[in-house]
Formats: sequence, C-alpha cells, structure tokens
Amino acid sequence: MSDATVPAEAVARAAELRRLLQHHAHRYYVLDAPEIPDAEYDRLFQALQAIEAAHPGLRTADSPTQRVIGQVLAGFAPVRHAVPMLSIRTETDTEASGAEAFDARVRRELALPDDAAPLDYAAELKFDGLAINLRYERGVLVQAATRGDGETGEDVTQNIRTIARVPLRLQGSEAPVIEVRGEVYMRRDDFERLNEQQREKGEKTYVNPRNTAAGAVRQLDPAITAQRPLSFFAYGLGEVQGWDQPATHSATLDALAAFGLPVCADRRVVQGAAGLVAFHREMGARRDALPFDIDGVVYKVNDIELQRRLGFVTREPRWAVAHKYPAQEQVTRLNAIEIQVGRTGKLTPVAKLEPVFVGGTTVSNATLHNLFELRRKGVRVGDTVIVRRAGDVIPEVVGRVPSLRPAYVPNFRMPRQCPVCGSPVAREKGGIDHRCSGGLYCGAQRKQALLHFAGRRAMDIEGLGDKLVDQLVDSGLIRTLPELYTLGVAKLAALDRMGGKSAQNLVDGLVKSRHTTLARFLYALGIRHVGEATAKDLARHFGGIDRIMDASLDQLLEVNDVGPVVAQSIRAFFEQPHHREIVEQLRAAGIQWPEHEGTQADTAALPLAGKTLVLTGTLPTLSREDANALIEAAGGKVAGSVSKKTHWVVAGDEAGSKLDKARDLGVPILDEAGLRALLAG
Ligand code: 5U1
Repeated sequence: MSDATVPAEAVARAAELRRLLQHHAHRYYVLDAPEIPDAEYDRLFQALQAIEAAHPGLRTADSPTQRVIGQVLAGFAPVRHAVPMLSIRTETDTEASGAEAFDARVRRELALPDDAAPLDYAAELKFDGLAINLRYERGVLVQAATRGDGETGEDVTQNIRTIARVPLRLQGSEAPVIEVRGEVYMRRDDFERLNEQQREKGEKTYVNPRNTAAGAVRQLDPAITAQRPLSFFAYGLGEVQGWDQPATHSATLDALAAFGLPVCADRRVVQGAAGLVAFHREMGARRDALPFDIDGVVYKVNDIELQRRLGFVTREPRWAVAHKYPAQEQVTRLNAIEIQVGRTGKLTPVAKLEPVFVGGTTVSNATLHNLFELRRKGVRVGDTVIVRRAGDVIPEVVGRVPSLRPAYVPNFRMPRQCPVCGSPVAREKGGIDHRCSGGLYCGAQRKQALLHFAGRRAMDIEGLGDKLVDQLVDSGLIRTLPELYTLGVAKLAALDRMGGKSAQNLVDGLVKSRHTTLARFLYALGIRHVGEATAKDLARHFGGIDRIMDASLDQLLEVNDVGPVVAQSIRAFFEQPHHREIVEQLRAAGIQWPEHEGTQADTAALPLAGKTLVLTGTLPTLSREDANALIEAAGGKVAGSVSKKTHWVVAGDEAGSKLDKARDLGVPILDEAGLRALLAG
C-alpha cells in the first residue's frame, strides 16, 4: 500500500500497529485473555487511525480500523442476529467538551436551527461487561447470543439461563418476538469475593470483573458458569414483532423493567448539552461508590422517531455515544517491590510504581497481595505491569506485559526478618501469608496489640479506645505494652483533646485492670491462635504463666483442644526473649491474678472450692464480670439468688433485696475488701 509520498516510517509504524492490534484483538475477543488494558488498546487504535487519516493510502481492507472485530468461537453454535448488534461510538474526550460535541453533532445532523429547544436525551451508565441478545418468543426466553461480529454471535443460551437475574419468562408479555439487549457483568463485591476464595485455595486470581464475566459466559460447561456470580442489565431492543414499542427510549426501558428485566436505576432523561455534562459529572463523582465497574456513560436521543431519522454510520448509530471516564487499568513500570507490615503482622509486597493516572487518581503504590500471587503473576522489578484501581478497592497489580520485560531481572524474595522490628518472618505450614513473629514487640503491630490487650474480654482497660491508642502511639508516649502502666494523669492530660477527666478515667481503668485472671492475661498477649477458650484451657491446665512459658510442645499438646498449630504458635511466641521480657515487665507493673487459677489437678485446694457466693450492688473497683471471673478462678461458684445454701453475699453500693434476704437467712455479708481477703485464701 505504500506510495512514493508516504514516509517509510509511517508505512512501517502502520504495519506494526496493525500487527499489534490484531494480536491484542484476538486475545481480547477470541481468547478472553487480554494482555494489555483497554486504554492501551484504544491508544494503539487511535495511533493507527491518525496515521491512516494522514495517509489514506495506508488504509488496508483488513485494517482493524475498518471492521468490528469478533469471531465465533468453535464450540458454540453460530447465531445470525435478526437485527445487527451495533456497537457504540466512543467519545474518548473525558471532559465536558465530549458531551457538547455529541449534542452539537446531533443538532447539525437533524438540521436544527440554533434557537431550537434543547433535545431530550436518555442518559445511562456504560457497564463494563459483555453485550448479550436475549430472544423472548411468546414471553419465553428461547435464545441468548453474544454479539460476535455484530452480524453473527455465539449461542450461549445454556450459560445465560444460569444467571438468576435473567427472567426465563417475561411478565405480562406474550408478544411473538421481543429481543432484549443488555450487558452481562460481575459486581465488584462478587468479584472480590471470588478472588478471595481463589487466594484462600492458593489458586489463580482473576484480572478484572469484565474479563471474568466474559470468560464465564463463554464457558463450554454451563455448570462452571453457574458457579460465577453474574449479573445483567437490559438497555435496548433487537428484533420486535407484535409489540408496540413506546415512543421514547426511556419509556422502552420502563416497559422492559415492567416485564421483569433488570434495568439500572441510575438513568435519567436530561435536556441538551448542559444536562449531559451534569449527568457525566454526577456519575463520575459516584463512580467509585457504584457496586459495579462502568467505563463511561451513554447518551441516546430519547425520541425513537428522531433516532430513525438520524440512522447509522457503518455499524454505529448516529443517535448514541459512550462518553468515557479515565480508564481503571493502565500500564506502567514497576520500579521496586517493598514490604509493608500490617497491624496483624502480615507481610504484604507492595509495588512501587512509576506514577500513573488510573481510575481518576495518580497511583504510585499498588498491592501485590502475597508472595504466591506475585509469583503467579510473574511480576519482577523493571517489568511493565498492569495496574487496576476501581471503586474503593486499593490499587493492585493485576498482571504484566510479557513482551516488555527487560533483559535481566532478578526474582523477588521475601525477607527473613521483619523490616520493622527484625523478628523472624514465618509462614505457617500450608498457609499463604508470611508474618512477622514480633507480635507485641513489633512497631507495626503496636496499635493493634494495644487495642487487643485493652479489650473488654482481655485486660478490660476502660477508657482506652481506638482514638486514644492512635494518639498514644503516634505521640510516642507508648512504645511497649508495659509502658501503659507508667502513664499518669499529667502525661495523659497533655495529649491533644484529652481532658483531665478522661485522663483520670484511664488511670483508674489501668489500676482496675491490674487485678485480672491468668486466662485473660494470656488472651491479652495476642498470641496467634490463642483465643479466649484456649487461654482458659491453658490457664486451667498449667495454673501459672511460668509453666506455660516453659512448656514444651509435647506438654502443650496435652491441653484440651490444643493441636500442633496452636502449640507451635505458643512455643514460637515464648521462645522470643522480648516476649518474656514483656511478661516480666507487666508483672513488675503490678498485674496479678490468683495463683492456681482453676488448675485441673488441685481445684479442691483453691480458696473458694465448693463455695457459693451471690453478688449484689456495685463494688468500688471490681466490675460484676471481673468479680465473677475472680471467684470462678478461685474455685467458687456465683449464684443468682440467695438461699440457705449460699456461703457469702458480697454487697456493694445500692444493694437490693438480695442483701435483705441474706440478713433474714443469716448468710454472712462481705464488702469488696472481704471478698479480696477470701480470694487471697
Ligand atoms: N447503557 C448502554 N450501554 N450500551 C452499550 N446502552 C448501550 N447501548 C449500546 C451499547 C453498545 O449500543 C446501542 C447504542 C446500539
């Protein structure tokens, strides 16, 4: 196709672009396995269009710009569309001018005078999915077909029938033929859940909801499609026989909704260019909060008669346009891989990227989730990677462009030591995540460790919540758990937004928390896999913290419900000298619990063994829950009512009828100090 006036570089570049576009179109349309994001494909496409516009002699009949690509897959029966499935013209100017240009074009083509009233447009969302034609005959779904090349698609009826939201029968219509056109898509939460399941199983994750939905529709085994959480929205019509279509597009969609078809509620009839611009802006602002991906909005001339007058150019109607938003996937360079330690100690590889504008913001960090996903995606420093940012999900690297790898790139390795505290990094047998074993000691886990330690079911430190923990750690006031017990009112009151009263409340809370139980203390340490029940079992079995710290794996395995994973986790925790130090420092700070707390072997020797107590009123320092726990730990039982069998009634302020009854029956009555004396034996 070259001629003497066309520069050789243009000839070569056009040939290269055609080759690239054909390759990527095949991967996208036929294999459902694209290598590059849509935005990158669009860029290549536009580059070829520009060269062909400048040098029309280079336009070949097989140029991707000259036809809509799509192929019937071997394996599905071909379906000839009764009415061709058109594509939609795309406006890539993502600014207001994109909408204004469409309105101006429509008005020009309708030959409207400048002072004619603004046109009515149906404004909708452009769902990022796969276009489908549903054929209903006499109200019954008889066939579902993909778009294919627009003339002939694939018969995917069996697969589409698995989508619960697609009605198998229309409500209130027995028209001989109604073809409904719309988009099969996957909601973001369904997609994230599916990928979470894949990660848990250690299997390959899906790249994005669109490809996953498209792949599911074109599964040869409908049983697999049925397992994919697909959704559907109707947005138009194909062939219609025996039904009077309403006079406007918006009324047509209302009618489809009345037939029981899912029609997206985020649509509106707007007036003129100003209405289009406002809709584009409003949906752009709401884009991240929508439950599904959109890549733009669609404007359609609302009046069907005007649509007929406007007609088509090649395979695109003149009465509609898709007005895009910034792409949610882009390619960029992976400059480095760093490790982030989370609040729970999980190590996450984070991609440090050449900043790229994606999904409406500039992204320079993206998650790689874990070592296994990183390896599966084959990502290495220096690679050209695909970054996705959609909705409020954190940006992630979803793949790489294999053809753009530099000559030598070393493989990534997980560090053996935590980059924050230097503790050993470990991965549980069969597990996927690498974790820092530093626990309480690790700076990255400090806030989480403090909150857990202070929790109601742990040390129950009243007044120590999220915000205060943030302040204590961020101000540098607390670096280790034991430092909590060095806080005084003066230090606390100096914190921002901390009044004297709240400071005093926290100090009181800390004082109260010093009297606890071994089970609560153990649970509060936040040892992985040691929940409340295991902590109680351990306390009952060993009776003392030193015995637990020194217990061998075999001794730990003797405890009720303690298996190898839990036993190993306890051993690993106490093998670290800094954890033993923390326990010592907490004991030195005055944290105490009754010794021999419920030890299986010597319950009978406990101070309250066989005794029943009743609590009434408010005790000066002990909460009802704590008093219960202390009594139970000392072998006693707490009953709800007073009888002749009650050994003691413990009464605080505003004690009620139980105190009267104790007096009547001659049951001994104690205050909190008396109870503490009993507990101490
Ligand atoms: N909402 C909507 N999406 N969408 C996609 N309407 C709509 N219409 C389309 C396409 C391809 O095509 C018609 C304008 C023919």
